[in-house]
Amino acid sequence: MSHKLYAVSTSRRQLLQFSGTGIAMAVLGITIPRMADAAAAPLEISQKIIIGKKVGKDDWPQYVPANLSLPAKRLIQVTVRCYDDGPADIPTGYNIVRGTVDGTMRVIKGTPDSISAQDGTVVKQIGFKDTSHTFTVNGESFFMNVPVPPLSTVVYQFMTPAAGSYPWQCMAACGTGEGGWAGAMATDGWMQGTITVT
Ligand SMILES: [Cu+2]
Repeated sequence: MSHKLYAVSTSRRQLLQFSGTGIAMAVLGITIPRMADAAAAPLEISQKIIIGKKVGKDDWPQYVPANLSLPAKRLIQVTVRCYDDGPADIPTGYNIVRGTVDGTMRVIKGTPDSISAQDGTVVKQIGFKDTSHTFTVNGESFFMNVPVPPLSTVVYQFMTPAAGSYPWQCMAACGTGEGGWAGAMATDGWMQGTITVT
């Protein structure tokens, strides 16, 4: 209880400091757009992972949407509902959450339509054998890895990088062919795609 009260008073103090700064800036006629962006609520988007049977291709899992268009330097909250019921092999380390806010994500069992902020468990990794798909950006300046367990929902936040085109790839061998890296894994708009940041 006392912790909660402390948290409230701290955020109120920050709010006062912030509005004080805002007044000073208004008097000086200066605007700081980046500060305003950082203070804004996260931009919420959602994805689902469906199995291709539903769209006419047996055993082809797909992120929908697979291609994202997002504003630069903005806090994004992503909700991913995974309707795939099976795990797939991943390279070492790809069950660990990386590049999100606090390096965490929230995992909720199943794929409920509505999710409240208290639902699920906050984790930094999931079981190595319990990864159905990953959403992985392997860029030099922007690295993110979000592992997704079967039949579950994950919620995470991340800050978009500077404007640019960032390819992502699922690192779980969920495709067809030898090793599971063909089919959906090698097809744009299925288990790989692009985040376009503008
Ligand atoms: Cu996958």
